[in-house]
Amino acid sequence: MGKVGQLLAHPTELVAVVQLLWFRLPMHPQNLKDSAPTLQRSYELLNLTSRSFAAVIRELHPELRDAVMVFYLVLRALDTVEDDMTIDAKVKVPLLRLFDSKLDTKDWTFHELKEKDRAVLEEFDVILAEYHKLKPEYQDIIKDITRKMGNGMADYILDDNFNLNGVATVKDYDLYCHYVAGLVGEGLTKLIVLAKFGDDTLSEDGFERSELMGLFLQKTNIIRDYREDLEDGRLFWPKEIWSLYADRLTDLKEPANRDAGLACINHLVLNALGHVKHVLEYLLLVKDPLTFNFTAIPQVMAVATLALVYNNPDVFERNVKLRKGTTCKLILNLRTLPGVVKIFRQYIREINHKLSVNDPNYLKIGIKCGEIEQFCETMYPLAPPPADRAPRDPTAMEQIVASRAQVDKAMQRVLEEEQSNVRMMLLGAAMVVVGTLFYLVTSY
Ligand code: IN0
Repeated sequence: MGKVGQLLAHPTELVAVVQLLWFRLPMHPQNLKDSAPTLQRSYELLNLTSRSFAAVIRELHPELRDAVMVFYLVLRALDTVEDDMTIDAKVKVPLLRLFDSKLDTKDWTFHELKEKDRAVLEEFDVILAEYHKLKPEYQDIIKDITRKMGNGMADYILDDNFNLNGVATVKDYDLYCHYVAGLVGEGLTKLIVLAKFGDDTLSEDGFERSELMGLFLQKTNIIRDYREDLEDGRLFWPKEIWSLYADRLTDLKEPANRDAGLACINHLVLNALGHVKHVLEYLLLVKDPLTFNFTAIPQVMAVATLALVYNNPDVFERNVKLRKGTTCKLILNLRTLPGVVKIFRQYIREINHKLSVNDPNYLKIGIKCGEIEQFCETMYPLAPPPADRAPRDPTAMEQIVASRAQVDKAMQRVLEEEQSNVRMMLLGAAMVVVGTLFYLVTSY
């Protein structure tokens, strides 16, 4: 079924697409018309590299918007260098290690890549112009993460064992995800806390929760992208897990090994689900509503993707992706913490329902889903407390949840206003159609 057909088959998703495209009420509309050409071009580059996520960044509070945009583009440039298989390791490794020093220049560019996002390197001077306009504290954070990530990536390129055999243990898997995604979490958290958009405690745990936010996203990508990565000759599923199910990672895609393949996917999903509690704890501490949106959207997409790939043989056949309409519906409904917790609950239940007794991890996955449900229940109880329960002081969690209620209520009102505008528009459109038909029928 084509994309339009899919939308017509899911009317609530169609309404969500209409609402998101034409009825979103931006809190801080961005007007780039009178801005510097380098700022305009930077946002164009952002659009070229990631359309949907670019829209989320553009909606951030102006205090953080440009810093996150520059951070994203610098990381994208680093990632593009790492991904490009056409340049020699002798050029690539020093480039990655010294990439942070390019941020001290005003006009560095690089033209030797063949990757699809090479424009960010060919026009790196544009990004540099905007980087130097950021507050020095924001620049320092971006530079520090670029240095750590570039060195981490270079270590992997030099690691022959990694190149030949991929990721060996679950510890190595976590370390690889640390370099490419955990560090992004650390950088973003530093930016968010500095801008006073998140609770100070977000950066007082040695960046553990920030790290796990990144790991949850990256592990979901790695499970989903099995087919694509295999075709590119890259192995990110950890051997410690897949070797329980096959002698070679490529064997898992054979139809004859379907049960083993599915059990392996489910094992990896179980591993990723281990981070959900920390993700929800993190989101609880993001105070600014737009920053909340920005941090919550990728996480909600990730849990929806995990439910999609769970026990799904299509992972071995083709690229599995969420429908566009589903993405729009999720983005609309996650503007409040209770909305996010509800969506997490819904997908965890979906995984639990798909659970098969034949799965070797049947018990462990069931227990993990139960734990997450229980955690959601402590945040937003579905059932009221029993009438005979003795009065007690609120727990720390209940206090934080209560302190956010005002912000969440305000966001809920914006959401409802948009929905009522969409309904009015659809009603108007329906009346025009009916009126036209009536006119046509009666005039012939
Ligand atoms: C991201 C993350 C991201 C956003 C918000 C908070 C985060 C906290 C910790 C770590 C990462 C966080 O989000 C993007 C989302 C994205 O780019 N989505 C793609 C869709 C897709 O399937 O790839 C899109 O085109 O919309 C993300 O995936 N990464 C990322 C990179 C830079 C920054 Cl500043 C933020 C990449 C990664 C590897 C997961 C960290």
